[in-house]
Amino acid sequence: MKTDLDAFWMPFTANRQFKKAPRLLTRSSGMHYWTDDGRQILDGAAGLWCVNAGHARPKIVAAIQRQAAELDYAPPFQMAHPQAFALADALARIAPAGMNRVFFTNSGSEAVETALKMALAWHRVRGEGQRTRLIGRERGYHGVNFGGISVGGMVANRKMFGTMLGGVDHIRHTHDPARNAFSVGQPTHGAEFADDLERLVALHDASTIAAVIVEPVAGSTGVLVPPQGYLQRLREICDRHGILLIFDEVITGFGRTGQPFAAQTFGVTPDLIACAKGLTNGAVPMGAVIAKQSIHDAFMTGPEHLIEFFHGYTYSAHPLACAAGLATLETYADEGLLTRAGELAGYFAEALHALKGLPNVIDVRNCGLVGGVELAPIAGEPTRRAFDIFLDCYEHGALVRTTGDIVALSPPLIIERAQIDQLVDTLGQAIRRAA
Ligand code: PXG
Ligand code: PLP
Repeated sequence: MKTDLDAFWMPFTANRQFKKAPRLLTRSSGMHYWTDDGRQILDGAAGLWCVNAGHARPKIVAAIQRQAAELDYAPPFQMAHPQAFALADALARIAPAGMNRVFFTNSGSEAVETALKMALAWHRVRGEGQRTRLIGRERGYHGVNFGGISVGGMVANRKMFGTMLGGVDHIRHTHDPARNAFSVGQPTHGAEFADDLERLVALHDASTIAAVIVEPVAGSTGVLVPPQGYLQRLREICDRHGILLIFDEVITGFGRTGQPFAAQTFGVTPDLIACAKGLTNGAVPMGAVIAKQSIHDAFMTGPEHLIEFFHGYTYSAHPLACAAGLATLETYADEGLLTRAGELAGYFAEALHALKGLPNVIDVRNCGLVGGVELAPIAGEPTRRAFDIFLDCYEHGALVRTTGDIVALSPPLIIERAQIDQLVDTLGQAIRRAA
C-alpha cells in the first residue's frame, strides 16, 4: 500500500525533495537500521545523536511495555509517581558532584527554556532581579523555542523569527581553522576566546547579566571542540562576575565524550546542565535540567504551601519516559557505556583523521565518539557537497549527519572497532566520489 506523503510537514527537511525520493526507516536493532526496501544501514549518527546504547535494547523495550500497561500517565503538578523520583536520583548519581536536583522536560529545547528561566528566577529570589541578560555564543544550537533561538547562534534558525528575546548578547565562537585545523582532540589555541565574555561585561555591566549558556562541544554547528583551557577560563570569568554558567549537554551528555557528562570530561562544573536525547536512549521524548543543590535551595525559602517555581509541562516526568530513562541508565551501567567513548576515542580519532588528504577535506575534528569532517563547499552551492555525501553514504549502507558542509559522526557507544572502520571507509569512498 502506498501511503500519501503530503500531510506530514517534516521538520528541518527539504520537504519537496524528500517526498520525491523518500528515505524511510522501518526497523532498528543494535548498531543498525533497516529501510523500507530491506537494506541494512549502519547507524553512524545514533539516530540524531540520541541512541547512545544502540537500538531496541531489551531492558528499555521491556520497561516501556511494562510501564504502559501499569501506569500510563500521572499528573506532574502537585502529584507524582515513584519512577520520577527514582530517575532523578539515578541521574544525580552520575552528574558532577553537587549537581543533584533534577527538573524534567520533554525535549532538549524545553530543557534549555527551563534552564534559562531557572537562571533568571534564581537571581530574582536572591534579590538580584536586575540580572536579566542572557548570553549565548555564535554558532551555538540550543533548540528551536524562542529562548533557545535567541541565545543560539545559527543564522538560519534565527533570521525568520523576528526579534526574539530582548537583552540577549553573544560571545564569539571558538572555531579557528587557521590555527587549529586537523587538531586531534582539543585544539591547542583559543583559550583566550573566553575573554570575549569580559567584553560583554564591560559593555553591559555584570550586574545586568544572569547567565551564559554554551555547548561544551558544539554539535549541530559542526563539532567544535573547546580549545584547551577555554571552558576553565569561561568558568573563572563567570565566577568573578556572579554570572551563572549553563552547559547545554543535550548532545554531549550520557557518555558521548567519554564521561557521563562533558563537564566531567573537561573538569569544569557548570551551575545548570540541560540534557535530553541519551537520557532515554531516544526511545521516549524526555529532557532534564540538572541543577546545583545551591540553586535549587535558594528557591526553597518562602512559605511551604506555595509553589516555588512557576514552570512545568503536562508531560514533565512522564511515566513512560521515566521507565525508559531508568532502563537506559541501567543499560549504560551494565555495559560500561558512559566511559566507553573514552576507551574508543583513540581508535576513532585515528580512523577519522586518516581522511585528511582526501579531496576537499579541509578539517577533521574529534572528541570521544563524536567526529566532524569539514569539506570545502562547491562554489556557489553551499551545503551541496556534504549533502551529496550523506546521500551516497545512505546508498552504501551508512547513516551520517550533515550540517552545512560538515559531516558529523556520533555512532552509538556500543560500536565495535570493525564498525568504526566500515563507517569511516564508507564516508571516505563517498568523499572521493563527490570530488
Ligand atoms: N541543545 C543542543 C545542544 C542540541 O544539540 C537541542 C538543544 C534541542 O533538543 P530537542 O530535543 O528539542 O531537539 C539540541 C538538539 C543536528 C541536530 O543535526 C541536532 C539537534 C537537533 C536536531 C538536529 O545536529 N540537537
Ligand atoms: N496550551 C494550552 C491551551 C494548554 O492548556 C497547555 C497545557 O495545559 C499548553 C498549551 C502547554 O502544554 P504542555 O504542558 O504539554 O507544554
